[in-house]
Amino acid sequence: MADRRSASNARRISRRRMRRRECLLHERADLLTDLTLADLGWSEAWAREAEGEDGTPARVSEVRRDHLIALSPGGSAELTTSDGAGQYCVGDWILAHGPRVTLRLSRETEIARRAAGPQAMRQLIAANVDTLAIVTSCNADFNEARLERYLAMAAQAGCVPLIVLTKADGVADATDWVRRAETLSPEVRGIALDARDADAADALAPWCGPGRTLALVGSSGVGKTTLQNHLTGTDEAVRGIREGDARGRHTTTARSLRRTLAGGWLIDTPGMRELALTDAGDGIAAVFADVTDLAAACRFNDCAHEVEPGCAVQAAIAEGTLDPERLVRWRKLVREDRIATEGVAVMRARTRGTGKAAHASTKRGRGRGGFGDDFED
Ligand SMILES: Nc1nc2c(ncn2[C@@H]2O[C@H](COP(=O)(O)OP(=O)(O)OP(=O)(O)O)[C@@H](O)[C@H]2O)c(=O)[nH]1
Ligand SMILES: [Mg+2]
Repeated sequence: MADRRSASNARRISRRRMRRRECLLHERADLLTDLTLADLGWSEAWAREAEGEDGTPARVSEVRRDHLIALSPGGSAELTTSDGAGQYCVGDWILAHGPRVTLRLSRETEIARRAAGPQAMRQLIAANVDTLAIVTSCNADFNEARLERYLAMAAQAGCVPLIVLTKADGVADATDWVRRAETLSPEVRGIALDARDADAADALAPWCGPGRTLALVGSSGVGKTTLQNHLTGTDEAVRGIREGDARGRHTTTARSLRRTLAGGWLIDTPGMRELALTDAGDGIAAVFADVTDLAAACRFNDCAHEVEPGCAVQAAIAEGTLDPERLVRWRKLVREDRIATEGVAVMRARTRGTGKAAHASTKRGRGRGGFGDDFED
């Protein structure tokens, strides 16, 4: 009975998707024509920064090995850089003179992590993203420790965080998953949905309307591209996950900035196998504000929150108001971030010493420049 109901549900979604796709493909033809700078997300701050500089503004939509693709009111163009394409990321605002980038403008937000691999390097993921949707599923992918990492990355970047819980169709009641997600940070909002259902995916439209940029991050197979397809009217490949452990197959292999049907921008990203942080001390403190607020109330400044008298953290655990597991996760993340940050700083100094570092020029100098190869994992 349940099987028959779910088959008919899948058929209904599939029919609705087909109808919607036909309409969308028709509408899409107009999406990238007659764009204004405001449509692309341009702001007063960037206009001031660009004043008197050589070149016209464009927004980076793809980063290739040796060039960039950028969008402007004139359309899409291939651009070359003098400091290496790896110094740029999807979402960046740049000025270009002909086919040449003359300046990268400061980043309002900058999403970065420690690059995968043995070398301590910082990898840029995207820039000028307003909202970071951390996508996970109501299944074995849901993992508090991993979500806290993503939330710290969002807080460090300066993005509004969302946790999108896909595959809500596979559980009897998704409200418990939303509650679990929302306890992980005071600022986060959880949204449970069936990403295959176009109407459900529309729940994300408010975050990618005119002038707004939304990025999707998360493990492989959680449904990021399924959401992107609905939100942008595209038809990128999606593939089923492995039965045993709910893991995906790393279908998406590059990041790109796409126009949404709601009139804003969406950045889909390849699934991450692991997320290691670097330079994320402030982000971690923001996500673990409950722990750091308690730590500030300890009797001793250098309290290790173990057996010291007057330890407010241990007192909260004894009272049952702080989950001891959360303290363990906070300690682990702080330590890992400190080691990674030191490693990246050493590596940066070393490459600078040998003259290998190539940093993009910034007028205001707020962005830290890319560091680390733009490989996907
Ligand atoms: N039942 C169900 N299946 C879903 C949902 N969202 C996605 N899927 C399926 O999960 C599989 C993986 O979806 P994708 O959109 O390719 O996942 P992804 O996050 O883009 O994966 P990568 O590109 O590998 O990072 C596909 O078979 C989707 O149809 C959902 O909400 N419910
Ligand atoms: Mg994908």
